[in-house]
Amino acid sequence: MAEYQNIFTQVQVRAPAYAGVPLPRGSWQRSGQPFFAYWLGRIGDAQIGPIYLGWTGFASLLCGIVAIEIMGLNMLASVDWDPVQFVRQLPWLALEPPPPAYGLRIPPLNEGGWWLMAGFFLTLSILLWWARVYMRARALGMGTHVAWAFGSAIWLYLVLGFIRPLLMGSWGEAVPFGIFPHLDWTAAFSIRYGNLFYNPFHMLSIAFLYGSTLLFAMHGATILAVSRFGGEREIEQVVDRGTAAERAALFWRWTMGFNATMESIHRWAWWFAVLCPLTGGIGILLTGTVVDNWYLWAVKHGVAPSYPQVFPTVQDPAAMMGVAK
Ligand code: 07D
Ligand code: 07D
Repeated sequence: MAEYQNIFTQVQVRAPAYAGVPLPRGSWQRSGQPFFAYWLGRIGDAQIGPIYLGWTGFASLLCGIVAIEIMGLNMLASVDWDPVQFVRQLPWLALEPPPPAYGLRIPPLNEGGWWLMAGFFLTLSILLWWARVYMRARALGMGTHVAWAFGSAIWLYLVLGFIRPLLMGSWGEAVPFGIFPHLDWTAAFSIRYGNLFYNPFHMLSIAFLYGSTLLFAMHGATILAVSRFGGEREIEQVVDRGTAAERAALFWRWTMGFNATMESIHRWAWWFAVLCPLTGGIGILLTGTVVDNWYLWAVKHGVAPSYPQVFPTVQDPAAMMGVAK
């Protein structure tokens, strides 16, 4: 007899298309005739639409398109408007922030001005999307947890590209737009400030990143493992603990002595995810503003050993920076 499998597949139950609850006064109309897509039904809900655009959604998309347009055209210009080279070299192409000499002044367009403009529209787009997430949740009478979690990622994004550059007095401190160029920036940033591994907030951020994957795996696996007992109907299980919740709880109590509840596991997930960019943003904000070299900072605080004087004539380049430790 075929056993019920739920690693890749799910049973698709097809109900009539549902437009959703009535919208409050002053809302836009939802757009699009709902339809069903079998293959999307394999990974989620088969019903597509209707979608709610609203003015924040509309303005966000508009600003996003302007931002991507500025980035794309600058990258295209950098390969002499050759579309083939644009596609071939896309991962290496960049729109760089202004050179440090400009400080926080507005530079000419082709010396970082375009970067500033793209950043402005990208930020506006992200903030408008945040407002959309917040307002849709309110309209549905939901909590605003998704918006605040998104806000945590936006905090890191703003620290990297706006708040820290402001504090450092130069747009040149910010991240370039580009796939590999932003990785080069990340690596260079770590080296410039004496190895980010010694930044305790980077450590915390990593712990929450790894912790998030662990919790996600544990939770996903647990629910799949009891879905044959209706375990994925989590809310019912919270208020009326059925056999699925009981088994899941027992499983963890047996294997590690302690179990989260159907409700509290989501709090664990939310906090781990939120704390990853939240602590990360603190770490980046402190870098170059309060601490100039994380390795020397770690030596000073007994976290890292100093290099032994094996070769007395060779100086640790970090120690030669002559900066606050
Ligand atoms: C899976 C949800 C979907 C999102 C996706 C990403 C864009 C960019 C831009 C064509 C998990 C959409 C991508 C909109 C298109 C152009 C010019 C989320 C999922 C699929 N990074 N980063 C990536 C961004 C920073 C770092 C990938 C953004 C910091 C490292 C992608 C930001 C630092 C590595 C990307 C941002 C940093 C990456 C995959 C903003 C430190 C990788 C992302 C706005 C935090 C990985 C080639 C992903 C990679 C990667 C996007 C910021 C480090 C292009 C939008 C400055 C070390 N980053 N990143 O799946 O493969 O996220 O790079 O802050 O190894 Mg990054
Ligand atoms: C980027 C939040 C912004 C994103 C937003 C989304 C769109 C469009 C499109 C859906 C990710 C915008 C979306 C525009 C969406 C579609 C289609 C979140 C972002 C608002 N590190 N490191 C971290 C590790 C090293 C460095 C965090 C590991 C080296 C720098 C994380 C290692 C050097 C920075 C982390 C490692 C270095 C970080 C990011 C290992 C490089 C940061 C958390 C094993 C040589 C960032 C405090 C996050 C940070 C960061 C992990 C190594 C540099 C935990 C595992 C030593 C400069 N690193 N790192 O949530 O916060 O990012 O640091 O070696 O800035 Mg690191």
